[in-house]
Amino acid sequence: MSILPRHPKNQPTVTYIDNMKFNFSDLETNGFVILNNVVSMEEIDILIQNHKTASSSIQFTFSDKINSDTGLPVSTLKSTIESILKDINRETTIKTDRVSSSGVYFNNNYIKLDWHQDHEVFYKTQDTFNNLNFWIPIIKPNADQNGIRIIPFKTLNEKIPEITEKYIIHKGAQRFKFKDNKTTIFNDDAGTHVTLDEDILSLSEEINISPGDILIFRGDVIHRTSADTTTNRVAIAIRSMYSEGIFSKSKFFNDCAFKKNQIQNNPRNYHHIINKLEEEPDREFFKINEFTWSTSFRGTSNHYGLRGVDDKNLL
Ligand SMILES: O=C(O)CCC(=O)C(=O)O
Ligand SMILES: [Fe+2]
Repeated sequence: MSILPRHPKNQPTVTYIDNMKFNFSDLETNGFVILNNVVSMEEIDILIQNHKTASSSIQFTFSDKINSDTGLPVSTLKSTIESILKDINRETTIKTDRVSSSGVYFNNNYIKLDWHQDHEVFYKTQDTFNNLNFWIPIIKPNADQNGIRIIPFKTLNEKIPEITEKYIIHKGAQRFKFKDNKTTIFNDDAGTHVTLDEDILSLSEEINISPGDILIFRGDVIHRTSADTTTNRVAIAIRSMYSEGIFSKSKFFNDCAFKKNQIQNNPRNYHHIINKLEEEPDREFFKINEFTWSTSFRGTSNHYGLRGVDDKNLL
């Protein structure tokens, strides 16, 4: 029996199959694409049950099978995402083939993120164009509220092309603040910031999406938790990356104090990379698929901070 508030219009029972027709080229031109009705309600129910039982952890791991009435989870989500990735690789210049072994639940009762491009995945892969976030609402009563806001690249390119090219596209690990009619961009990889006269954040839009749908967005898309958090919403975010991507050790250990702090404060998220680098101390370049990712994106609600993410713990 489902305990889900159903999508009023759509009740998908099938999951994504290869060659379903979506405009994946929007990922290149606009940074995101929405796939409607591609996750079954049975799958959503599994995730909701898992989220409920995962009280001390906000991570979902794609372990093989389980269930036996019902140890949870038997999830088809990873294979769904792998099918989608095949189509994206075929239809765009984005190269992304590796699905992280776990996903993170975002519950807006606990996590309210301000404008950012993700930190952790950028520190780990040094890439954003080939990193995708599969953001999948599992509890979301209102399609057009309490979700996620993003800034489309089409709008950015139309209104502020030079700024977009210089400060946003292909960038990652950045925070954006608007004050006194100016936008400040904090680059938490370089440890620099720049203040611009433009109001970049007003170019954003709310993503209209419900359980059953998937929002896929590139790692350089600026996004935030929707400001209206009066209604409880839970989404699961699952990342994909490019296994052949090149990783530079000196870039990882650069001089940015903010980044050093992040890595030190979250050893569980970075130790697999650091171990590998220590195994081969004379090497500068590595491929992403040389790192194991089994512990990536692990965290407790405490790790992310009940007040939302503070400066110590950024995603
Ligand atoms: O779901 C949210 O509120 C924020 C999600 C987010 O920032 C992410 O998935 O990277
Ligand atoms: Fe994020």
